[in-house]
Amino acid sequence: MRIFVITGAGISAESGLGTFRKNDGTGIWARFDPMKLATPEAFARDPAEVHAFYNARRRNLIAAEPNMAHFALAQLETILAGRGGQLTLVTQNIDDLHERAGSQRVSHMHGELLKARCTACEGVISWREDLGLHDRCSACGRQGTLRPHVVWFGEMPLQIDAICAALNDVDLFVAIGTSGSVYPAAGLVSEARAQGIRTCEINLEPSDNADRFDESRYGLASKEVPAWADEVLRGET
Ligand code: BJW
Repeated sequence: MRIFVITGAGISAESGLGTFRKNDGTGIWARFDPMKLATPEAFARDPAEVHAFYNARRRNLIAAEPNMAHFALAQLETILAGRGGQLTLVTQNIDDLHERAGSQRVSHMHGELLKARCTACEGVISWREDLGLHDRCSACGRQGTLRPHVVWFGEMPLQIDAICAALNDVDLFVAIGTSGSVYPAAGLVSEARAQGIRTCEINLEPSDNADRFDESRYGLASKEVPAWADEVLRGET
């Protein structure tokens, strides 16, 4: 079996990383204005404020641990590969919890918080410390040119052509822990449907595009994802 999985902030919620949109007003974008922190214009206007926002989130990430949902996907990848199948894992998350749970191949379409990118030479380097205007790019040596390696509103998501191409050859499309409100990620389910691929969503509540899914499982990712992965491996889904 060949499965395409796209994950969002909901899969990391039980690891203590915040989600962006919540009905109760506690999501990241309810507390912080994305137009002041997650656009290239915001970074040009006030880089110190944007760095402070991502520095705090980087520290949280380093202290966090993967949960049962991350581990279940890593195990599913290994077992499917051993049976001649494949799990393609695309995440909108900038955390590294899939990798830390053991997933071998992860496409980070919205970038990675533990990397910095040089706006001068485009070099991408690992970065675990606070990032600021005083820091120097280790690739070109310039100072003050590093930014978080994340995709902000209005920027092109990473690896989008390869992600769309990977959809061509799968039996099942699964979206986990995403509100389905940010494009182009939210449009992938429609691409899958157009190709006749079965679609499933696993989320705490119906997403914005819940009507696009053939099957829905609502509950905590740490419970629902391992249960779903077990069914896949038993050939029940
Ligand atoms: C649980 C749970 C638990 C909770 N268990 N579940 C149409 C086409 C193309 C583009 C656009 C379009 N319309 C508008 C646009 C522009 C824009 C956009 O989408 N805006 C919308 C807000 C309307 N998109 C862009 O600008 C993108 N770029 C772009 O379009 O380039 C041009 C282009 C065009 C066509 C093709 C290709 C390119 C870039 C978007 C970049 C998004 N960046 C962010 C920030 C990244 C860095 C950072 O983290 O700070 O990415 S915004 C934020 O939202 C972050 C996330 O990856 C993204 C998605 O959020 P996600 O993961 O869905 O989280 P939530 O919080 O929304 O939902 C969590 C869900 O989990 C909820 O449903 C909960 O119920 C659930 N949950 N706990 C299970 N325990």
